Amino acid sequence: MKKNDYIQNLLEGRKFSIENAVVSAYAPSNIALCKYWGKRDIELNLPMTSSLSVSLAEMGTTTVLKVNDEQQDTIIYNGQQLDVSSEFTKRVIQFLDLFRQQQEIYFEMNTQNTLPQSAGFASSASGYAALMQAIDLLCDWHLSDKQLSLLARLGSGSASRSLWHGFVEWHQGVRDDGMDSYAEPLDDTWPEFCMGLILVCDQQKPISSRKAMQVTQATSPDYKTWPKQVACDLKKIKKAITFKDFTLLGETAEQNATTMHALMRDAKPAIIYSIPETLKMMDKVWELRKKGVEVYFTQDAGPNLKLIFRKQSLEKLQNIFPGMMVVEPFSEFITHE
Ligand code: 2P0
Repeated sequence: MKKNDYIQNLLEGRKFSIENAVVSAYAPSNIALCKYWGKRDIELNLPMTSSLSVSLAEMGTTTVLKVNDEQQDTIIYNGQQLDVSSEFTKRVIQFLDLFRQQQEIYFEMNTQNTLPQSAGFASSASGYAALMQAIDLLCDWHLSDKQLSLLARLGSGSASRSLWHGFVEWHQGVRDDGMDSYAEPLDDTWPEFCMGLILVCDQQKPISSRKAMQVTQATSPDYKTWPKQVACDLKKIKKAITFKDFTLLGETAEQNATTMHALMRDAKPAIIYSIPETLKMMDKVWELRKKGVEVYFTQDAGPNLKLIFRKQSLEKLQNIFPGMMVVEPFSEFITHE
C-alpha cells in the first residue's frame, strides 16, 4: 500500500511505541480563502491545486489521547462516546491503524471542539491536525511541523493547514510520492482581519465534502478551468495579504467560493449546499457592500456563511447579524510561531 510506504518514509525509522501515558494537543479550525476542491491522488490525499486558509484561533479541537484498557478504541466526541460503526469513528480508527499497524494497542481518544457542535462548522481539519500532534506526543517522535502537516493530510486534506495560526498555504506539490504536498504558515499578520461565522442551518450535510469533490471533479464540465482559476486567485490573495489590500482579498475569496459552488451545481447529479437562508445572507452582504460596509463572504461544503471583514465594521455587522460568532485570527492572545 502506497500509504504505508509514505508513512514509513516520513517517520525516518521512528517506531510506534507508547512513551507517554496521556497526551493532549490543540489545533485550530481553518477556513480557506482560496479553496481546495479536487484530488490528483485519492490514496495519498494529494490535491489538484494549492490552497490558502486562515486559522480560527481559539476555535478548534483539543484531543486527549491515551492507551485504552479495553481491546478496542473508544472515541469520545464533545463528551459523548460514539458508536464504533459510525462513519466518523471508522475514519478515525483507519487513521490510527496507519500508525499502530498490526500492534494490539487501542486508544481512548477524547475530542472536544470549541466551535459549538450544533453550529455545523466543526471540521475534520482541526480534528486530524490535533490527533496527529497527539500521536507524535504519545510516541515522543518530535516530528517537525512540516512532517506533521504531511501526515495530517492523510486524515483530511484541509488538516494539513491546521498546524498553525494565521494565514497558511498548502502547496499542492508535483511529486507522485506526495512528499512536497504540505502546508506552511505565511509570515504576515493582519490584526484588523476578522471572520464572522453565521449559522443558517445545523443539519448534517446532505453529501460529504470528500464525496462532493469527487463528483464535481468527475462530472462538472468546467472543472478543467478550476486549477487555472485557483492559481490566479492564490496569487491575488497572497498579494492582497502582503499589501493589506482588503478589497482585493475579499473580492477574490468571495469569487473563489462562488466559483467552487457553481462547479458543484453543474455536477451530475447537482450538488447544492445553499438553502434559501444562505442566499438571503448573501444578499444582505451585497446590500451592505453597496452601502459602503466592506464585508465579503466565503462558503464551504455546507449552507453556513463565513464573513470576512475588518474590525472597523464589527459593530455594524453585529447589529445586522446578531448571532454571528466573531473570530480575530490575529488577536494578541494568539501566539504565532
Ligand atoms: C477547503 N474544503 O479548502 C475546502 C473548501 C471544503 C470546502 O477541504 O477528502 O475534509 O478529507 O481531504 O479536507 C473539506 O474537505 O476533504 C475542505 P478530504 P476535507 O477547506
